Amino acid sequence: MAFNYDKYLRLEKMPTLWCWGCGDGVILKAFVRAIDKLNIDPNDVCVVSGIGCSGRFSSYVDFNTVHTTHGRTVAFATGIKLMHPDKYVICVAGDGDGLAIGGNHTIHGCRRNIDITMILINNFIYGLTNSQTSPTTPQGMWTVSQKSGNIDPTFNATNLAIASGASFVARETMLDPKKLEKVFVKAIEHRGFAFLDIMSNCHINLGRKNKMANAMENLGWIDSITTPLKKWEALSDEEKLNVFPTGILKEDTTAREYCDMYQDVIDFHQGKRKTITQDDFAKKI
Ligand SMILES: Cc1ncc(C[n+]2csc(CCOP(=O)(O)OP(=O)(O)O)c2C)c(N)n1
Repeated sequence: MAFNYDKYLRLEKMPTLWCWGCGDGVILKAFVRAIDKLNIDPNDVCVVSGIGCSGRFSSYVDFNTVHTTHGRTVAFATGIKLMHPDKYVICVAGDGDGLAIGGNHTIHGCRRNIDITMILINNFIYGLTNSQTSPTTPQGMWTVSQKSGNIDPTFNATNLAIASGASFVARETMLDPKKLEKVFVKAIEHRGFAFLDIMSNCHINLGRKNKMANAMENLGWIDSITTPLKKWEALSDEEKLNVFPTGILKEDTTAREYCDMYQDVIDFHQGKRKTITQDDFAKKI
């Protein structure tokens, strides 16, 4: 039987405002299937999104939702998670939202290893505001803010998350919805900051001026710049620079989670534990 999405969606908000063929819908559906597969009560889920096309994610799903300001998803989500450590808190952010204006919050979310799942919908451009350069826009591509081609070097989002301390880091593309669903399941199950770089198309605001004016051409380009981790590892150092590995890139179950450490501090101050030392928090190096 076909999967019934209705019970997880705000049907009164349909149809979505996303452009025809936008990857955001594929990502949303994979996320909903992941929640269903994990058998999580929708009341235990909180989706926090920022501003942008990706920001509309929280309007369409029938969970607890917060549509916050541009760039502040991780800050809001951190507060929500600290108040409700037993709930599943999911951030959805665009590449501009999560890596430019919100880059600071993202790196500190990773550093704290707080149990939040961050879905970065990486369409390589500011979609909603019509094509300004984002931190993941490839060099040379036309943007409305750099009409003779983007000169800014590009962020590798997963390298940033790994270096900042996220304990689960993965990349997938919207080309494979089954893989997306699986990685969402793993990331949500993981206790700690899970960062997901989900590459998606924006054939309207990235594609039209960059010779990939329809969804299939834009997706063909994403396919050409990604390869599964095992294949990526076999590439030469030079080839590696132009291709992004997909799959789970980091999974560390030994790093302590922030709410757990915070609970230790509360317990100490309430006299429920006698001592608290650096060793209680630090991961053995
Ligand atoms: C503080 C603030 N700055 C700028 C804006 C304008 N703004 C809204 S969405 C957006 C860019 C969205 O791009 P991205 O985060 O990549 O998400 P996408 O639309 O591509 O999903 C900008 C600059 C805003 N709403 N608030």
